[in-house]
Amino acid sequence: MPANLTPQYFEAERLYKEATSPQERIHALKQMYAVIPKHKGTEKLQADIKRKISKLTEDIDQTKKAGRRHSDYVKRDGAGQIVLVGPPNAGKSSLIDALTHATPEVAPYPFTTTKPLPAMMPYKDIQIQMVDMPPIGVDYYEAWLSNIIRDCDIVLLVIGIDDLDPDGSAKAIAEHLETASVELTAEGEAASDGLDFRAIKKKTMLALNKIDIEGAGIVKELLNPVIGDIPVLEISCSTGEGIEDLRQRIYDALAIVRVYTKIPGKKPDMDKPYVVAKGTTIIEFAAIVHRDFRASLKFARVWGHAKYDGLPVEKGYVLDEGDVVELHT
Ligand SMILES: Nc1nc2c(ncn2[C@@H]2O[C@H](COP(=O)(O)OP(=O)(O)OP(=O)(O)O)[C@@H](O)[C@H]2O)c(=O)[nH]1
Ligand SMILES: [Mg+2]
Repeated sequence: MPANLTPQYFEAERLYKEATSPQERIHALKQMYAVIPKHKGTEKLQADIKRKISKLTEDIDQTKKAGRRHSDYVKRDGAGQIVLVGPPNAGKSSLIDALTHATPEVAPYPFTTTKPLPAMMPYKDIQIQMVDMPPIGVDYYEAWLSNIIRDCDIVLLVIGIDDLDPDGSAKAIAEHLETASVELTAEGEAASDGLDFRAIKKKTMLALNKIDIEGAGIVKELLNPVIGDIPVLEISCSTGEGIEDLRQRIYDALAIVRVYTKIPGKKPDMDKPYVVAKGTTIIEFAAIVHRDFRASLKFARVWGHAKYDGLPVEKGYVLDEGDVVELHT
């Protein structure tokens, strides 16, 4: 049976052949499918068009997914995730350089950083993940940044005291994040599951950078009404002033404790602590060490407190920083 293809069909086919992007190709194929005479003689051709449309659609989806993985998700690592947020040129990358072993690009001009860059910050015997980010400015914001910010544990706002409009910069960031339903606050709230888009409060600290330059006092006064009770830490990536204090404050803000384990009759394993949320009890900790331990735990001994040195403790005992725990099952 002859196909009897129409001039409209040949016109759509011409557009398909000339198309330069997958989207244009799909558009032309759909046009071809719409105008093709539907009878037995064109069945093979119809099936062929449909197959091409679904293949191209799949390809576009794959590219989109791959693109997203690259930019709006940072795989968690270490004991917590801190995301650096700030206007251009504030010193975010310089701070990553000061706190981690990473060597991000630092430059005297704005918009140096274009992609999120995770790096590990050592703190005592653990590692905390710090994520360098592209800047957020009045006219400069990419929606995917808010996905990373929603997922992190703590936002570290970085503002340089050489910023010509520090309160304007802080306001612009707060407003951009507000449109993504993220509010920067001192206390924050328990992490969302990352799926829902209800408004969330993120625990935030402000690193006021470049205090080697004059004028920190004025900038702080300007920022006060914008940042409210968000804690301010004065630092200089150039001289190192305040950097070690900041490292400690980041750890404290994560509200975690380091806990070591000990097998009965053996020396404690002081190489690698467990990192657990502040407030974790012995019975909860036992379940973290091994899921069967919640049921089988008979008692536990704790070292670390003069009060408890090696003494058995209740299952509801709340673990403290540096405790050594011996679980008896
Ligand atoms: N005086 C002084 N300059 C600093 C300090 N920290 C960073 N700088 C300078 O500020 C400029 C910008 O630093 P970056 O670390 O690239 O800033 P950024 O926030 O990552 O910038 P973008 O990636 O563009 O958002 C560079 O010239 C740094 O040398 C500091 O503590 N004191
Ligand atoms: Mg940078």
